[in-house]
Order: sequence, then structure tokens, then C-alpha cells
Amino acid sequence: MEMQDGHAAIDPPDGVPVWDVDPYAEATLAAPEPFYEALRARSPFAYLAHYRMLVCGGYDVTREVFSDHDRFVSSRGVGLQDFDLEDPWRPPSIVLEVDPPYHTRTRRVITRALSPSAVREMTEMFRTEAERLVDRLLETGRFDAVADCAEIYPTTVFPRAVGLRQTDPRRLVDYGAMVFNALGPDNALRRAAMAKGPDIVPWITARCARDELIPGGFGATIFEAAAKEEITPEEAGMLVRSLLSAGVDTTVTGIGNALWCLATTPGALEALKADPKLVRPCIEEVLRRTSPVHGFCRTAGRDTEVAGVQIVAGTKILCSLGAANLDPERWGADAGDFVVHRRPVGHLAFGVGVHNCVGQTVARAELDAFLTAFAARVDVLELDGAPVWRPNNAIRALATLPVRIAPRRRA
Ligand code: OVM
Repeated sequence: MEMQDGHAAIDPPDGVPVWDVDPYAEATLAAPEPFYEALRARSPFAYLAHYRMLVCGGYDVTREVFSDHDRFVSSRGVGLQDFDLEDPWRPPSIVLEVDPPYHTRTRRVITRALSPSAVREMTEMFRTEAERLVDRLLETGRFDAVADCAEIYPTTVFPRAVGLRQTDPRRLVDYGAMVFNALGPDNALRRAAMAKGPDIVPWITARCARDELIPGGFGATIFEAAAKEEITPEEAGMLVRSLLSAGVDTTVTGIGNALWCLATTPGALEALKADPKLVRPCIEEVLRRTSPVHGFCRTAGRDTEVAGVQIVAGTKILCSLGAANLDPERWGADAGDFVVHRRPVGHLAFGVGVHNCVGQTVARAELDAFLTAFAARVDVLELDGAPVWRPNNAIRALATLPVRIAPRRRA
């Protein structure tokens, strides 16, 4: 068997267009919308000549592949590498990179740790910290919405919600970026991220020990399941690692992308200020419009067919959540616009199916606390320079977003 980028090289299935685009090129990652449109034009699938695998981005087909865990497995990795054929860079996640029935057992524990009632206990702390941060930003007036805001808020509240005794915002953000870059090919982004491993990975691993977790947090709940022998203590540590992998860079990205949407859409902040109940739909529209996690792969566990295309066992399929979330066939002709009133039910930003984001209640609560505090205090939000995107093999995030804010509209 021929290998390509850690997976079996497949031939183009009948009827599937061969395409020489590189979805992981930094220019594509930094400005993905033209790629998304060209991808949807090739629906249901295109063959990536560069990586000898499939890609999809139409809403219906992406949803079908992503939600069918029987045919399209996660246990062989959700990046380009096929874990049946190559060893992953770290022990696989026991919730992301596994299939039912094992997945059902670990997922149950992490679902409990991040349940709505567990998150509700954190909302007061989320709100207090959001108000404190926005007040500080208003004193400055001009700042980088990424370094001075989006990276500050989750690294303040999330380690406390997990119950970490020790924290390090830089390492937490960089570990997330590393885990997500690892899902791409062996490109410069992945290599630069991996180079930070020796500094970050031992520190992260140490944070996952039972004695490092304060009672009352998400982490302690996971270790309670070990005490009840639902999972082993080793599995508990691995699930805490999942919280630290998926809980920081994603929400940092969500807040940065939310401020980008508000700063670049006339009238959006005013609409939020006029109706605080619009914060929740606004969060969903930010997620749809910007897809903080832009794509994950699945692997065909057996020969199958989707939308008339024959797919052979072992085929890697890149599912472009970003493309599906902007599909005009699903969202209408204005799919590319940020429409704060849209209520985009069914967006795929948190995935779909048994692997759908288990932390989405936490993510929404953080975004809600932050945007509620922001809309209540800030009357003017303007770009103060050009936004710059930070390419990542699986995350669509900003590097910098210079903004100016003011508490009162100028005369
Ligand atoms: C994990 C995990 C879960 C979701 C996303 C993620 C790729 C990692 O369990 O480690 O980032």
C-alpha cells in the first residue's frame, strides 16, 4: 500500500474531480472563503491531488459524513494521519479519537463534568471576570483584541472552572494551538507547533494529576468518576487532558472572532445593546460565520457510498465545517454575511453526531458572559488597524485585531 501524509493514498473515485488546491496552505487558511466556495462547487466531494484523499464542504454531505460514526470512524485519528498505520504524536484522546462503544463510557463522564448544572455554578465567576476585563479595556481605549482580550478571558476563567492549582496562560493557549495544528499535514505550521512540545507537554501532563485539581471544579468531577470505578485513574487524567486540549484556544478564538464580527458589521453592536437577549443568537451566528474549528477528518472504516460516490475503506475525508457553515444552499444568498438576528440553527461549528462538542455549554457560557458585559458597557467599537489572521491547520483564529472602544458615542 502506498502512503501519503500518514494515511493510505487512494485513487480518485469515479466522478470525483481531481483538485490541486492545498487547503493547508497558509494563504488559504488565512482567507478561506474562496476555497470554501470552490469546494462547494465541486460537491459532493473533491479529490485532493496533493494529499491523495477526499474533501467535502457542502452542508448536507459534510453533515452526513460527520455524523455517521459507524461508517466514518474517529479512532483512526481526525487529522491526516491514520492511527492504524502511523503512531500519533501523543497517546490518542480517549474521547475525541475513539469510537463507540468505548467512547460512550468516557463521553458520559466528561458530559457530567461539563453539564449545564456544573456550568451554572461557574456563571457568577464568568460574569465578574468579564465585567472586570471590559472595565480595564475601557480605561485603555485602544488595544489588541486578541492579546489583550480574547487570550486573557478564557485563560482567566477556564483554569479556575477546571480547578487547576497552577496555571500558565501562554502554555495553555500554545498547547491548544499545537493539538489542532497536529491534525494537519507535516507543514511548517505543524512543525513550529511541535517544536514547543518539550516545553509544554510535560507541564500539561503534570496538570492532569488528581492532586493538582481543586475540589469543586470540572477536573475533580472527572476524578470522582474514577473513585466510583466508572473509569480508571489513568483515564481520568486523560479526560482532564482533553479539557486542556480543547477548552482554551477554541474559546480564545471564539471571543476574537466575535469581536471581529462586531467590529466589521455596521449596526451589530447597537442591535446587541438594544436587546441583550440577542447575545445567544449572536454567539451562534459568530460560530456559523467564522467556524473557529474549520475542519476535522474522518476515516472510512469500510467500503461505502455517499451521494453516489464510492468510497473505499481507509479513505481519509477532510470535512470542511467552515465551508458547510457558509453554504448558500443551506443558509441563503447572504450566507457569507454576519447577520446578528439570523438564529442559524443546525450550524456545524460544534460538529454533529456522537462526537459533537462536549464543552459547548462552557463555550457558550463564556461567550455569553463576555459579550453581555461588553455590550452593556461599550458604545463604540471600531477597527484601529487591519485584522491579521493566524493560520492553524484546524482553527480559524486571529493573530491581531487592533480596536478602539469607547463608553459613549462621540458627539
Ligand atoms: C481531546 C480533544 C477534544 C476535542 C478537540 C481537540 C483537536 C482535542 O480530547 O484531546 O482538539
